[in-house]
Amino acid sequence: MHFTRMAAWAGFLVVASSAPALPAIRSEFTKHYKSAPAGAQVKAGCALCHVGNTLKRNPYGADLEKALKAAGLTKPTAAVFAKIENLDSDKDGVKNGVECAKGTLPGDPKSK
Ligand SMILES: [Ca+2]
Repeated sequence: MHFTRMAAWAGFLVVASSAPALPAIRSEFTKHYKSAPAGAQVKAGCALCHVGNTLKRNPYGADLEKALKAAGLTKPTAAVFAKIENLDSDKDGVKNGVECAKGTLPGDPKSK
């Protein structure tokens, strides 16, 4: 009985420690837009900036990457986010800043 409980706990620790940490860029996004309602952005996970779970950037991710490179940074600052807030990366008629603040996806035209 005691062994079973220890084995279950050890299994939990292995699973928990192998879960990928949220990438730094995503953490900065969440901090910057902390008042956005949790919903589509949380559910999207990596797809907030990427195409599914690939490394390929969606339109918002591509614009964020461009702004980061222009600023010579690897982690976005408030100024970097602000620089792309007036763009409509996914061309759905809603600017990135509005989408980021209201919790929709700035890189997915089906979300606005
Ligand atoms: Ca959108």
